[in-house]
Amino acid sequence: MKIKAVTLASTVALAVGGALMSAGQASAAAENCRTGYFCIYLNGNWQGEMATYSSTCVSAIQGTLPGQYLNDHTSSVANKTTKNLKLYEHTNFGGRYINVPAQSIIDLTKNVTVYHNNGTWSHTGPFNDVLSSFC
Ligand SMILES: [Ca+2]
Repeated sequence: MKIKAVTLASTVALAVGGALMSAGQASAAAENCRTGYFCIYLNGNWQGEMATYSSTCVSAIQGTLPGQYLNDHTSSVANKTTKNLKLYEHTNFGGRYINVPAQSIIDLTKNVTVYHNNGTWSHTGPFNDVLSSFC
């Protein structure tokens, strides 16, 4: 039993490592997101319709162009800003969230650390098609 638990933990760690990459590691994957911007994509692997933000705090993606159609439909993101961002499940920075460090990109269809209840606990899983605000 002990060996099984260790194996599972290693698998999760690898999966998390695959979801979060530094901008340098995967510059080709999100090269259409310019330096200084936060970009969100309709599909995983930084594909499909994209919206870019010069603001690093948006309380409702659903109310802003060009990203309003990506509310609850975002599957990957690129943070080319110098600010560490939190991505929230609900508008006005509510619900579950994930961390997106400055100068990193994340495929939300892969496993990430998802924080609940203001960060009091977390689980590992995708954060796909839920993004509604960020700051
Ligand atoms: Ca949402």
